[in-house]
Order: sequence, then C-alpha cells, then structure tokens
Amino acid sequence: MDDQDILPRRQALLGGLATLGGLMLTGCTPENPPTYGNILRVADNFTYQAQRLLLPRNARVREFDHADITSMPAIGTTNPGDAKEPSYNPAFGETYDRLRKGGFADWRLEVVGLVARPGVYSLADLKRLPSRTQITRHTCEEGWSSIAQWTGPTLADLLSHVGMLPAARYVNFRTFDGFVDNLDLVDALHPQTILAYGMNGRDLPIGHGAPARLRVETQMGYKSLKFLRRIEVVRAFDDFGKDGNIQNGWSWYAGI
Ligand SMILES: Nc1nc2c(c(=O)[nH]1)N[C@H]1C(S)=C(S)[C@@H](COP(=O)(O)O)O[C@H]1N2
Ligand SMILES: [Mo]
Repeated sequence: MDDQDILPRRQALLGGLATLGGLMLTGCTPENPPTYGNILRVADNFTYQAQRLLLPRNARVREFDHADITSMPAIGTTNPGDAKEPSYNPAFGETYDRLRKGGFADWRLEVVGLVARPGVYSLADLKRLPSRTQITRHTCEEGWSSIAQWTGPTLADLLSHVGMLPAARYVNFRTFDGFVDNLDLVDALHPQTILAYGMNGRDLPIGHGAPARLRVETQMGYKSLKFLRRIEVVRAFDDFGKDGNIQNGWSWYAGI
C-alpha cells in the first residue's frame, strides 16, 4: 500500500469515530491509554481507544506539496534564554542563551534510560543519521493550523541507534523551557515522528524550537515539543505531576 492509499483510509477511519460505540458493543477489546482511571482524563480514553482501534499502526498523516506551505506563527515559548518570557526556566535558560550565542555548536541532546548505549548527540551527530523531510499540517489547540516542511531523523532511527531495550514502553522529553511530556511507543516509533532540525529548507529558527524539536504529526501541536534537551526511555508511564499535561488541564493523548 502506498501513501496515496493510506491517506483517504486514515481520513475515512477517523470520520467513522462515531461508530466506536457500536464497535465496542460488538466485542472488540479497546486498548486503554496510560491515563486510564484518572477522572480528569476521560476524553483520553475515548480518543486513544478510537484511534488505536480504528487506525492501522503507522497509518500516516497527510503530506503536502511545497506549494501548500503557509506562514506559521511561533507561539508559546519563542526563546527559552529570554528571562522575560513567561515560561523562563532559570535552571536551563542561561545555558540555552549561551548555546544559542554559540550557534548551538555545544548543544547536546541527552538520550538515557532503557537503552543499551546511552549518549549525547550534537547537532552534527543528529545530521549524520538518515533524515526524513515531510510537509505536514500543524494544528494548534488554539484553533489555527499551518503547513510547513520539517527535516530530521526519525525518533525510531535515534532509538535504534541507542539500542532501546525490550522493557521500554514510553519516551519522555524535556526541554529548555522546562516542558516535559511523553509518548507511547506507537507514536514514538511512528514513521513521521521526527526530531526536526530543519524547517522549510533552513535551520530550525529559534522561535520554532532550535536547535531541534519534536514533530509528532499524529497529535495536536502541543505534543511537538520545541527546544529539546533530554530524552528518557522508560518502562513506567509518568504524568509528571504538576509539571505534566494532566495537572495543566491538557489531554495527554491528543490524536488528530
Ligand atoms: N518547549 C515548548 N514546546 C512547545 C511549546 C512551548 O511553548 N514550549 N508550545 C507548543 C504549542 S501549544 C504549539 S501550537 C507548538 C507551536 O510551535 P511553533 O511555535 O513552531 O508554531 O509548539 C508546541 N511545543
Ligand atoms: Mo498549540
């Protein structure tokens, strides 16, 4: 099946979300998200179960042509090194400022946890991995969307480079503005989940998450963390308490 076949299929399947109730009655056992049981997160159960039931693993989101690229605002944190920004995190802000002034030559992405070869990756190291370029739509929960081109290694390639161990179930991400979030392995290993260091054919701009950001094309824009600092491969799901999505009123799973 090539991409052309997959696209309408994914859309048709998502369009059929309304039939989920029927499916559950007919005896399919839905998978539960790791937030299952948290009363605040009932919506996660519905969207997660729906997507995991209805979509074939690795169903791709639509990719666009160059002519479809639009302008894209930089929102949320636009410079973690700027003490005037609301999410300024002194613990990492000063470091980010120094790294930015050095053109990110000294930036290192830590990859630790349940991996055979934990390590640190420079931008040059990331650029040595095979890369993927994709033109995709970013959808923000605030109600806007944009189309841009993103380039970088797939997270799957990075995880195989460090030798993810069989016990691994979640991948946690930490950023220079103090954000923390995670993905399960379905989204972490999705063929369009990449660590983008390029945007629209250039280096990723500061406002869009330099030197490298996540692109999680299967979920809403807020899952695509900018300004990556550290990746942790773990066995147990963590909601990160007051720092995580749940406490802040956002769904952990935001499939689109
Ligand atoms: N580290 C970090 N990542 C982040 C954010 C942020 O403020 N900090 N905002 C999120 C939200 S809500 C959106 S819509 C996108 C915005 O990406 P952009 O600034 O490239 O448009 O980044 C997401 N990732
Ligand atoms: Mo957003």
